[in-house]
Amino acid sequence: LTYCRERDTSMDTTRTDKAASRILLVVAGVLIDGEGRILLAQRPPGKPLAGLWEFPGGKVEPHEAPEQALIREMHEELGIDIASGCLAPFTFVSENIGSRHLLMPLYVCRRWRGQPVGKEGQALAWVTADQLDAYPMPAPDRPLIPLLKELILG
Ligand code: 9L3
Ligand code: MG
Repeated sequence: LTYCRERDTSMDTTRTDKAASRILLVVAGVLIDGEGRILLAQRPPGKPLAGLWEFPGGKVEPHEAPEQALIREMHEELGIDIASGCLAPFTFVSENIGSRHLLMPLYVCRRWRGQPVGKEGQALAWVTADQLDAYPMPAPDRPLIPLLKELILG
C-alpha cells in the first residue's frame, strides 16, 4: 500500500507520486467501555472539520503499521496505553474526501491502561449506541453508526 503524509503533497513531481499523494491513510479506534459506551472526540478549533465528533485516531506515518499508529495516536491524543493484542479489526472506510481519497481501517478496543483525557484540548464524550446519531460527525465516520449499533446492541 502506497501512501504519504499530507505535507508531502507539494513535493510530488511524478505521476506515481501524485497518485500516492491523493491517498490519505488514517487509522481510528472504537473504544468501548464496560457499559458498552463508545468514545467520541471532538475535533478542536483550528483543525479541519473543527467541532465534529469522530472516532479518535490520526494519520499513519510512513513505515508504521496501522495498529502501531493507532497505539501511538491513542497515547498522544488520549494519554492511554493499549496493548497490541487488545485491538480487534472492525471495518475499513474507503471514501473520497475533496481531492483526496481516505483509507481508514478501524479497530475495536475494550481494554486499555489509563483514563482517556483530551490531551490536545479536545472534548471527549462516552455515548451509547442510541446516542451516536445526535453527534455531528465527519462524513466518513457517519456510515459506521449502524455497524456499531449492531456490534453493541447485537
Ligand atoms: N478523519 C476522519 N475520521 C476520523 C479521523 C481520525 C480522521 N475518525 C479525517 C479527518 C482528516 C484526516 O482524516 O481529513 C486526518 O485526520 P487528522 O490527522 O486531522 O486527525
Ligand atoms: Mg487525530
